[in-house]
Amino acid sequence: MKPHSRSRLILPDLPRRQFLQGLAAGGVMLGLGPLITPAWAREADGTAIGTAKVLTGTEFDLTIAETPINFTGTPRMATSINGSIPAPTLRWREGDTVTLRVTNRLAEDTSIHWHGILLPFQMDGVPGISFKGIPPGETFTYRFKVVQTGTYWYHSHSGMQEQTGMYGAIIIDPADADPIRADRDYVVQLSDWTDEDPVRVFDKLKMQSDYYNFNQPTAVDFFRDVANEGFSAAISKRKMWNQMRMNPTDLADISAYTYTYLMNGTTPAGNWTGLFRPGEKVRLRFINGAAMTFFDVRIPGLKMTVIQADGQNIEPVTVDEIRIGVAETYDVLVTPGDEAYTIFAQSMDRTGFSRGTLAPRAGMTAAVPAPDKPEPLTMGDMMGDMGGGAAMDHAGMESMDHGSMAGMAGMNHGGMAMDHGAHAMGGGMAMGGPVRVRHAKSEYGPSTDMRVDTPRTNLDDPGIGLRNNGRRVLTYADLHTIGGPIDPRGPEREIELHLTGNMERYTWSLDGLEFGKSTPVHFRYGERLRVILVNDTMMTHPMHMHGMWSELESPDGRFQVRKHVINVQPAQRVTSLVTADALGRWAWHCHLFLHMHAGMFREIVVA
Ligand SMILES: [Cu+2]
Repeated sequence: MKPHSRSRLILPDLPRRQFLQGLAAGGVMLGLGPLITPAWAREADGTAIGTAKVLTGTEFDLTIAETPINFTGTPRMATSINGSIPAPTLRWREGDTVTLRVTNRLAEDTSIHWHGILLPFQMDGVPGISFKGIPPGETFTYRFKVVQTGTYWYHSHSGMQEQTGMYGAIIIDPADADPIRADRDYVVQLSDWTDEDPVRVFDKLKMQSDYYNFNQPTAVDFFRDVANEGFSAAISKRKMWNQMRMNPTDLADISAYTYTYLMNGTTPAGNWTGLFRPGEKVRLRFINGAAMTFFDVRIPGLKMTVIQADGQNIEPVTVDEIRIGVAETYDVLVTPGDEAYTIFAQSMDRTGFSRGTLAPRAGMTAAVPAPDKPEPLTMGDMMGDMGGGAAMDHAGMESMDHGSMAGMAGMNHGGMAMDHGAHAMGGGMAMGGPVRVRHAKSEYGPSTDMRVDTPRTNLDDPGIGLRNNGRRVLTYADLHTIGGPIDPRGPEREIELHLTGNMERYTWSLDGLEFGKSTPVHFRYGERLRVILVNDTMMTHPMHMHGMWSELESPDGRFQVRKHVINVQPAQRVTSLVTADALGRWAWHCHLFLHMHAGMFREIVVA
């Protein structure tokens, strides 16, 4: 995905351990006031929610400002809402009309986007698409009727503000009794913080896209491969990766080298703690509010029963571990005994983690696991369905040595112009029929360095790093929204979009076109659409369509789950049905912050 660089252009200058753990008392600096006890350290009766203040009702005043923080030992300025990071938790009630007055005390424009919330497009908060943005010193009033229930979140859609602290949780209670009963209710919001200026982080990636990748294959790896596979196979493997200008350890663009991972705005050393009484049923509302980090979450010693995905109740499924993509939410129920448990959320690239504790008494802790070893991407991750033969067309591989690659993964480049129909029954392919991939003409330009011709369509793959780890890991195949699809109609029309990039340039796009070069996608008001996403890159992209639900389908076309974010794994093709029931202009983008910033973004017009 990124060029396999042999030399580092910029040398690391910061000690990494410090950033993994952060300060015990890191966070918003309280100025000269007395050090207050965080909310979680006070044993409250009944329900308690996270560390952020909880605001309830129908009228809200939110003020956006710069606030000094210190997560790592280095004081920095962050972007806060009402002085807190995360922003206050907003608790709404289904059926209410909420009014939110958002005042901008920054020196630049701002905005708030209510992620996953169905509303009129003018209230969606995306500058340049749904409104003009909120200039410095001004107040914008959002007002809309709340028509759904569940766990969501909100964040800035302007500049680098989300990466610098502007995110908070939304909980919407049902108008009637909640079918899910719990004795405790905690938001567990995960995020990533960098002391660097996010603009500089982006510039570094533009200069050298693997700048933050500390998992590069080393000489030790090479000699281990020699021992395991023999010298010529080990050489071929290196040669193959180099020739493809790809890197098998390319699991995340940004690592713990610069990130400190937070749980409810608390560093791992700070150890956010949720209290319970033994035997209670505890509801945890996991929200991935990170800019760039996928987290793999588990609570050693506890099974998690997943009861909600992206705010929608699902048929309960009990697992040990959940990969939570950027911007996804999952609600789980746990029933802890009379001991402490670590909530462990390791980053997908395994360079660091966010961590907190569930405990019957304040101050208790449990062992914190070591992060798993990073697992290199396989050829299947990049080429999709390997059962069928050729699967990838690498734009830059004019002089590839086919001989050295043939033994690596059964790849057959001679078959590139193959008959797709022949692969219908290949491993991981749709059982319902052949998968035809349609590469747009625009995908053959400088913004795309790789195309997948026979993507895999399986949803039961937990993804790189989680396969065969001995734990029961949630996959999309496990998710079934209670009540079925919102619309019984089948698709009248299909729209296919490819997730594309050029690793050497750190460009990200859709169908090879960055947002600035694209024209809007048109949906006809009221139509039922099949949206096909094909990932022609080596990275998982959490794709977020604003304003409308995406109803994920199984490989054979059955309704699976209703979501606002769909992770598309490398070389994977996923389809979802959308009812275009929301007039206006909407954003549709990868929720990896810098991928969106680089251009993996489209406007949708529903008319
Ligand atoms: Cu992306």
